[in-house]
Amino acid sequence: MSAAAAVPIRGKAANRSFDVERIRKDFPILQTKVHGHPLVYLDNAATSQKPRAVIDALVRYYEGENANIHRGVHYLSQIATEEFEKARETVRAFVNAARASEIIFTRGTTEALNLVAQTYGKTNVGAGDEVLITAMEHHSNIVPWQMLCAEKGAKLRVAPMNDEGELLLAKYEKLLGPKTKLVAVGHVSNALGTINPLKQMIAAAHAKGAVVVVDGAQAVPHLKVDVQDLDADFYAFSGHKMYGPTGIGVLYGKQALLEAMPPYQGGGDMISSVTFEKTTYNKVPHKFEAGTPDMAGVAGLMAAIDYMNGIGIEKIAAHEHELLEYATEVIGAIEGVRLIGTAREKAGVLSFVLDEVHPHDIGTILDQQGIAVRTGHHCAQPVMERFSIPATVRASFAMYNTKGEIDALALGIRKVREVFA
Ligand code: 7TS
Repeated sequence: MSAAAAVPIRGKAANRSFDVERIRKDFPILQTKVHGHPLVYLDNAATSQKPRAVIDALVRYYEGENANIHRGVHYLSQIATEEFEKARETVRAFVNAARASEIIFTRGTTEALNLVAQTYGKTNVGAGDEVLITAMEHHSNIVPWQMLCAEKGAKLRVAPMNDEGELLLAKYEKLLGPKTKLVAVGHVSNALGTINPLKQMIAAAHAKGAVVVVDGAQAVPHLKVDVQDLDADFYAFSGHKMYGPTGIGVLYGKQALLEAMPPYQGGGDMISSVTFEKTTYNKVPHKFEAGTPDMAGVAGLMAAIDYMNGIGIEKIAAHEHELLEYATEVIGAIEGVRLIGTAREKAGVLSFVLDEVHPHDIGTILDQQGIAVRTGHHCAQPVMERFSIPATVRASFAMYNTKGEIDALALGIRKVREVFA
């Protein structure tokens, strides 16, 4: 019996109606063999795999619905427009926004955050003002604010975390002041898995008059997100990390904020009228959707949300929580392993280092056994610096992962130790 199998399963009561083997059959790529081994895909924080329903939606769109939206009176254009706006409503319901017009389609989280920096940020952050982020942000939620601050003469401030990778809430609250115009915070850390106490953080920021932008890229695949309950001003996420296609993402913004903001890019669809003297802009959300959007991507995103809803986000969350607890036990028990990110509230991610072995070597040896993990700084270099390490190995989970795959990972890590012994 392997050490892994000897570890008792703790945590939440068994998720009985959740049939992982049935779910796995919906994801064609999971049948792949890698170097003669069954694929063990544990790089879901980078991008998740896609169920047949999403792949079919893309094909269906191109085979039966493709036309440019919002501009044709002909049959296909109307069908495509209806699908596009139906998808907006699907996203609205998914994050419980008050209105579909508060949902803007973007290329992904990165574009959504840059949109806020370049529009709301440029009009509301000035010289001497402050933008507050946290020590665990992805580069996408650092660099746009750095660029904004450099342009405006504003200051970027950083709320610290403890050795477990938890935000120091009291220090965060202390950093909020009359100069804080904007707070940008990740809901879930991609490098550590920490779930931030968002509701409290947002309430504290609002009490000081700051607007809060949430990077939800690593939250929407794993947690039920309710933007109204959170009272988030902006909330960004990517389709490809939640079983949807690449190239499509979402920015949620409160209607009043969106209406007061200048447009992001100029072009078709975002205008109401154009003369050489003056252009008037379309209403929200179209004001922020210049040019032909990724209509197929939107159809795929809708299919991904329908798929997740069909299984139930609470069931997905419970299954992944069980996996994370199991992996924490099993991987954490391996001699030489040091877990990076041990917050009490975590989702989806197990990061670790092993003895003196470089994570890239670990990743390469695991790959030879068919196991896909990410190694490196995970676009969160300040997090690596905080823990005085160059990189970690990161296993990240999705609804289709199994305890057997975690056992395979544990076996793989033991093999790495033998190789480097
Ligand atoms: N924010 C977080 C927290 C992320 O994890 C990522 C991508 C992004 C923003 C950017 O998302 P994009 O879809 O616009 O690229 N994170 C990762 C990762 O952890 N490994 O590869 C990409």
